[in-house]
Amino acid sequence: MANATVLQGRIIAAHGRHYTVELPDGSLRKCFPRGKKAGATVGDNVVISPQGADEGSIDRILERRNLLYRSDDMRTKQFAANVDQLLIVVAPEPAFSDDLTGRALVAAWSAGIDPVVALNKIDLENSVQEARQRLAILSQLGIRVVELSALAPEQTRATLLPLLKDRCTLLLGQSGMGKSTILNALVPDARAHTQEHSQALGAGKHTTTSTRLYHLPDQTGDIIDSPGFQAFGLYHLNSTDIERGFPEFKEPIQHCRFYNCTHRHEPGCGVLAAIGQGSISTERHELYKRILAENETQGRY
Ligand SMILES: Nc1nc2c(ncn2[C@@H]2O[C@H](COP(=O)(O)OP(=O)(O)O)[C@@H](O)[C@H]2O)c(=O)[nH]1
Ligand SMILES: [Mg+2]
Ligand SMILES: [Zn+2]
Repeated sequence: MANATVLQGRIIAAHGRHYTVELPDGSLRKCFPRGKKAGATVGDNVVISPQGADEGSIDRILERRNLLYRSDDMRTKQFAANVDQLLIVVAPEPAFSDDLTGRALVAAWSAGIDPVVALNKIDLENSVQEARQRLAILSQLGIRVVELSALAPEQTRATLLPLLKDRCTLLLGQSGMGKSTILNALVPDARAHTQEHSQALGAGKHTTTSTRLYHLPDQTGDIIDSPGFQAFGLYHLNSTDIERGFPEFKEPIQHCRFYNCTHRHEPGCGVLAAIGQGSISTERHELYKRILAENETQGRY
């Protein structure tokens, strides 16, 4: 007896209540999670039961390689699953936030995802130097920082395409940094998709920007566009995850006197010693303490 037909595909867009699933032949289906099961996200590989010509229900989410998300007091926001790389877009104007950038990096490292930072709008000559100086702390950690001006689409492509080749990259950044402009330079079809989606929601309605995966047109590789963020809570991380978000702590931690050192005030702390020697920046340590404090005040368990 034949089994009921099921298909395997990948979620390429999340629209709130439903998802767009791409099948191996390239066809798209509008799919709804079965029952009350939530939590599917862009990048997920899923098993679906097809319904009619172009719909289906999501029966099962296959095991994830990784999941990038943020979580504030009340809610959790999943960005994407199964990504190879996080591309964090920053700009001199509006001035990017060191705190939010640092948090995005912690989210990436704690999930085992490689981060890259793109400094956009380098044509803004009056403010770019200050942005470069703030990014120097991150370059010193070994993070790759690339520079571009998305207003020059050809150069943007030349700078970014080699980084995006054969990988699935999540594009993340605060609002106004130039994510959409970069995406449009890389994927000319993206603009049409965005407009289509706004029209479908109806003129005048508040535009719920959705997360969407695009295939690069001229080489293998995918890029996932996500709505900008103004906050980046990391309530879901435990203290071990948080430590992993600060790779420069890894070696100094070996020298902490206490096995349960929190690296804030303990005598014999290797991290505090490294700060004293200047090999860990106080800004990064302050960020670490803020994230840890938030994590402790939520009173879980
Ligand atoms: N001067 C300059 N402006 C840019 C550049 N890239 C984007 N912008 C502008 O910055 C604003 C925000 O860009 P947008 O792509 O919508 O940012 P998003 O909110 O991150 O998607 C727009 O007015 C863009 O035209 C750039 O490289 N240089
Ligand atoms: Mg945008
Ligand atoms: Zn310590």
